[in-house]
Amino acid sequence: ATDFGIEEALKELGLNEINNGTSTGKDWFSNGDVIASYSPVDGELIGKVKTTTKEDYEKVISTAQKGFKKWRTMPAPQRGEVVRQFNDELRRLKEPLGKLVSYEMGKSYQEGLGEVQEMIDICDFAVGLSRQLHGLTMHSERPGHRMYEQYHPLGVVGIISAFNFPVAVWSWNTALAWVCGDACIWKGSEKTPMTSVACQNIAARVFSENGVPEGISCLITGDYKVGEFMTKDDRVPLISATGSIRMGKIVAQAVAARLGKSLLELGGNNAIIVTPDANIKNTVIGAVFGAVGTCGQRCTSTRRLIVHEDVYDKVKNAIVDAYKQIRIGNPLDENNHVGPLIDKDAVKNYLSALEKVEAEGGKILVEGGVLKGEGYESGCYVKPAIAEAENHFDIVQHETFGPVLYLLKYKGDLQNALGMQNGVKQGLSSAIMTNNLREAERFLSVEGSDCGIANVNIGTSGAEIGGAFGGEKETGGGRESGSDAWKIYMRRQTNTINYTTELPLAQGIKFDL
Ligand code: UN1
Repeated sequence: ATDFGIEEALKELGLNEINNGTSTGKDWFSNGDVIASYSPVDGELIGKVKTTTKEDYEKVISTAQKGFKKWRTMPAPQRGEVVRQFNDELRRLKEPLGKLVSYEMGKSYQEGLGEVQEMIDICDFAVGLSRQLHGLTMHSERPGHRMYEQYHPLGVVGIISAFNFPVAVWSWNTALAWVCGDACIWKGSEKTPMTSVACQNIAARVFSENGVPEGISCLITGDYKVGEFMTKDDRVPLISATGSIRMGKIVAQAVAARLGKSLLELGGNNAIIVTPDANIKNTVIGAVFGAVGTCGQRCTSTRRLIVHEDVYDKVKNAIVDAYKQIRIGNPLDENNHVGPLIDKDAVKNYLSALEKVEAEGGKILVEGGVLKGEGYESGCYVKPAIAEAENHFDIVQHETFGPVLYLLKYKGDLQNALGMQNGVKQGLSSAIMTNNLREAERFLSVEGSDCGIANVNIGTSGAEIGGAFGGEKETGGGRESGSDAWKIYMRRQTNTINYTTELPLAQGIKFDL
């Protein structure tokens, strides 16, 4: 690992052998168990992090609540200025942070850098947004009345994020929530605790230099039980959770039980439809990156390729050929395309998906399997696989978080492909490859894709931060990141002001005393 400058990166990011995983900003403390973070890249120990106890959490939430009271009164553009400075630090530390993401999570170094770039982009977006937290004005039906709406800071926002985007998803939420005037408590994944501590170090330093009250960026660490401190806590008006559908259902119910707000960004089962009018070369690039990038561990990863029978063999051969070019190995080595899965449990799930698809009658086109030998000692490196399958197979209906691509054939009209594309419970990302305007527009129409993201002539993954990110059905319905996703981090208020000497009632009601 030292070959790739990991030691130096850890130092630059202020990480120690044992780190506190509970912080209210300036103050670091944790009294829970110690968890160790092992790299899926080489199986080596990266560091240890102390977890958050219930008592620790009480300190965090009360500091966050107190901090919020001050932070919310600071003008939004001034909050934006703090986020701008935080972003300067991200730009300065892009390489070490990208490296740590790659080493702790296992995605390629290029993708690690890309993830930090998403943080930088959303911060830029948030700085501009800090002057654009606009409400509307309306014309009152009553004479001498003015009506408008405004957005006020919401309170303490709880953020639960997953291992696969260990830093970007936090920033999509925090960068917006901070300019919106909220305090944030983050529980990152217990599989990637070092990246969480690294991010909190950066925020804590910049915030403290700017005299931001303590508690505006807080970190808590541990498994789902630590997450439950927040989901069940009515002092946390919004929970933003990114992860599995299973987790999302538990979080949603806990938050709903207290009538809190939740923003859920859960699993996908993303498909690319390939029509007879598709550019095959671009289809292959989009599909391969979508299926094997991040070792198939993006919520936007391409899981299904729905190909028209007229071009089926051509696409099948081209993609099988392309898979032969994929280099699997240490993700910090930029010659490799694909790194390891996050851990051995993920390897098990991947292997069981391959068994299941065969048991259901699927045909393996590109053999999977676990890689052994030099460089693969962590036991987490697997071969990206392709299977011919049918959409109704139980395994095809489920999201397997790994590099397994299902090839599905459709016949006749595009409607048949759309039926398959929409015929799953998830609704995150979707794409069509076609040069036919009618097909593209039908795919985007009300009768087309039912997903939160629908792309034409690009793949399913790699969304830009400027758009609202999220999906429908079991994906959870939430939208993070760009467009007007910021609104969920604020409370909305409609204001009506009467500047006359009378008191006319709305709807023309007469009430004479
Ligand atoms: C995720 O996998 O949780 O669209 C986020 C993409 C990335 C984000 C993925 N920008 O693939």
